[in-house]
Amino acid sequence: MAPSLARLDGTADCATLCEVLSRDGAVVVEDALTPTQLKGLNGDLDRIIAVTPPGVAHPTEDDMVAFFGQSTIRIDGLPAKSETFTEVMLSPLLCGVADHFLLPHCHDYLFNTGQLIEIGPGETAQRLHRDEDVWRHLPAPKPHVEIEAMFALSDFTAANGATQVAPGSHLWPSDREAEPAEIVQAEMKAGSALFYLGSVLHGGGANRTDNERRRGMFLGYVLGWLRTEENSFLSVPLEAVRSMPVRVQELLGYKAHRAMGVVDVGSPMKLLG
Ligand SMILES: O=C(O)CCC(=O)C(=O)O
Ligand SMILES: [Fe+2]
Repeated sequence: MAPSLARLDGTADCATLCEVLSRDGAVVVEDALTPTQLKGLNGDLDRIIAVTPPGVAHPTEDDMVAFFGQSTIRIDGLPAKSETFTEVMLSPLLCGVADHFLLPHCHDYLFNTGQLIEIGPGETAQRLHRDEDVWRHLPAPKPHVEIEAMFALSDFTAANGATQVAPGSHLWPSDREAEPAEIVQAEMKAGSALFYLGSVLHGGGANRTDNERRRGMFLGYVLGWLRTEENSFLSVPLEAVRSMPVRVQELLGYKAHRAMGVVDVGSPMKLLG
């Protein structure tokens, strides 16, 4: 039997949403954004998308180029680019899910990353992955590390690249991959969202259309202790860092740890010229 993805309405209570997430690792929440938020996000991001080329300008590792896609536009730094984004960060359902899954393991959680992901025609399917694997060095059994939501800013269809997900895979051994019959696409209308745990297998779908762009925006929260004690990015001015030895720049955090610590979805070393 093909897997199915549970669907809830945006008015669902958070306890129900958390129950389904615990069981399936992923769930579609219909009308998660208000029409005003949807319009606001698209309005804020249209201009930036129009001047952003697809692909990754400064990959931190070779694998990143294929993983992020060569016909896909990705934009981060969203809290500074859209006021509506900061409103969505505070969505009661999103914060409720973060409270439920993360607060048992930390004093408070942190914004991990948010990306606008616009998949263009011809893009191939992204490799299925668990976002939490960026913290693969944490020994098992590990607590919930990350919760996320992918908001559809255009309709998500099977043909235009709706996110692929393997419901239940958050409970699998970490090396188990999904068979095609275990994968379902999160088809949904613009304004709906796929809520998912960082431990569930998922990935962007292939865009098999001639001219449709699939516009999504995800954001996630992580355990608040996934950081250094000193916030060197604020305590050591960028201007001062520029003239320091490269190794010191790296130790201060300007070298990404694989996909962690990126800026403009790529290497922060580019900020240093
Ligand atoms: O674009 C999508 O639907 C998913 C993207 C994703 O999972 C990622 O880049 O980590
Ligand atoms: Fe992902």
